[in-house]
Amino acid sequence: MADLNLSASPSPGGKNPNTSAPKGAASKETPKLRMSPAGDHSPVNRTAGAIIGVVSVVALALAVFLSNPSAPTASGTGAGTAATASSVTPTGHTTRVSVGVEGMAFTPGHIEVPVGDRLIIDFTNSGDQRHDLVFENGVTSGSLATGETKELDLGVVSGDLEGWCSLPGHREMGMTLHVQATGASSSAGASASGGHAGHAGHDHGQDAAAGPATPTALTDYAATITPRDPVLPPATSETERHYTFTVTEQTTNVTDTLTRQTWTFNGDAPGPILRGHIGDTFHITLVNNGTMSHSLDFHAGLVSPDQVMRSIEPGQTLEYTFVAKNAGIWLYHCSTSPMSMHIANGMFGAVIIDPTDLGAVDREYVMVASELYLGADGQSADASLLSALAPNAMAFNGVPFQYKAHPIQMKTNERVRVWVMDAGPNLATTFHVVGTQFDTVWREGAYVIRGGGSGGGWGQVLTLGAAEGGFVEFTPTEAGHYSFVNHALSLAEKGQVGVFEVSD
Ligand SMILES: [Cu+2]
Repeated sequence: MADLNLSASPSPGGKNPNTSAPKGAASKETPKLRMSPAGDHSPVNRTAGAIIGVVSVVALALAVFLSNPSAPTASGTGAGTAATASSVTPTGHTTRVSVGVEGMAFTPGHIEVPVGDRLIIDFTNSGDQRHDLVFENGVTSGSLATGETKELDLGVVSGDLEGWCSLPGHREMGMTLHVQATGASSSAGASASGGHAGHAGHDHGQDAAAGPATPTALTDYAATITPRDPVLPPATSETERHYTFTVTEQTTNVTDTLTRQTWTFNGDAPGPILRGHIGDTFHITLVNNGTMSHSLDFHAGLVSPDQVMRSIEPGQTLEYTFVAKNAGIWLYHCSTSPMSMHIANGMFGAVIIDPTDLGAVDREYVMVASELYLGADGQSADASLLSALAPNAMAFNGVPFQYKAHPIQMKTNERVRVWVMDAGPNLATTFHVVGTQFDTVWREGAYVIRGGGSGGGWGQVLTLGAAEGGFVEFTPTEAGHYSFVNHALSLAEKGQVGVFEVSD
């Protein structure tokens, strides 16, 4: 353990006065991240024999640019004509196609248009949440609510065109629309469209080794903020519980120089930690103050998902009531597709329903484990890192390394209970406290070990897959710095590590 550098280092800047900076505020100066240069979107990836085509693409693109310098910036409905018109002979004919949405796909997902035709798409968002349709030439529908329709004039088609939904994660879920220009010569076919897929998700997450979200940068930043209070208060006595969950979307610092988009319940990730007893009724009002569709899924409730878990529009509210019938530490999360993206951006939390036979402890904490997939500055989670299950930062209670920068204080011989929820969205948490053993481990509804196991057995980790939860109990008998980690150690080294500072 010693050489893992996870042990407590007394944090010098611990209570940094800089805490007045609002957490959501964008950093004042934001050094540019190393992003792929625009030239990275090269048109070369199509076919082996494309060299000549590439040369003519460049020549044609240059010619188009020289003849109409404003062309490459064309955007908005009806403005797509310029970039493409000069390279083919217009037929004078218009092709008109209706496009809808089914699940996370455009229908149809493939359109064939005779080259030289003008293309008009009547796009209707027939899906169950907000979407848009954008094309690489800049024509866009803008964000459409369910049921809304927009006409997109793509102008005279001279080559293939890629369209997609630009909401985070939607393209990666399959929301692409391919326009194939039929009857085009190979060079013309490649020219107007640029022949590339215009990957919005191309700005791959930053290089964790050299980028700004290094463990040092994350820890330094954590030292400047007030850590999220890990103390779990006892459940109050009321049996009818009322809460409002307000969804907002904002920019949040990850380091001094790197921000990310977060989507949150009540402004923080994790959202509120609720606690009650078996039999309590939870009345939740969900308010969507974001810009896209969002929703809620409470694992603590036994309710038909159809109505209460539906996505609601910006400005709408939803009533979600459930009775807590069973004990557990239950995940809640936004369940709007892609769920991995909504959870990775911060839309998760926990509801704790006490088992009826909880023992007495001196201190009680809660740790919600989660993953960060950091992309370019100011962006939501990087979709390709997310899809690859490759987070570049990890957190307990939302902020990497915060309890390493601000150790949690306790006394020797105090009995401690730590509730742990693995919010994921993807990876396992094996919760371990260096220097202790657990005499009690409760996982997913049952005691795995209680008061020491049979034959003198105790435990070393609480193992949780995504969306699992439980608690451990232990009693440190000697003063010192007890690191707690996800013992999947590469994840601890990305931020899932903290310190219990035990004194006599
Ligand atoms: Cu959401």
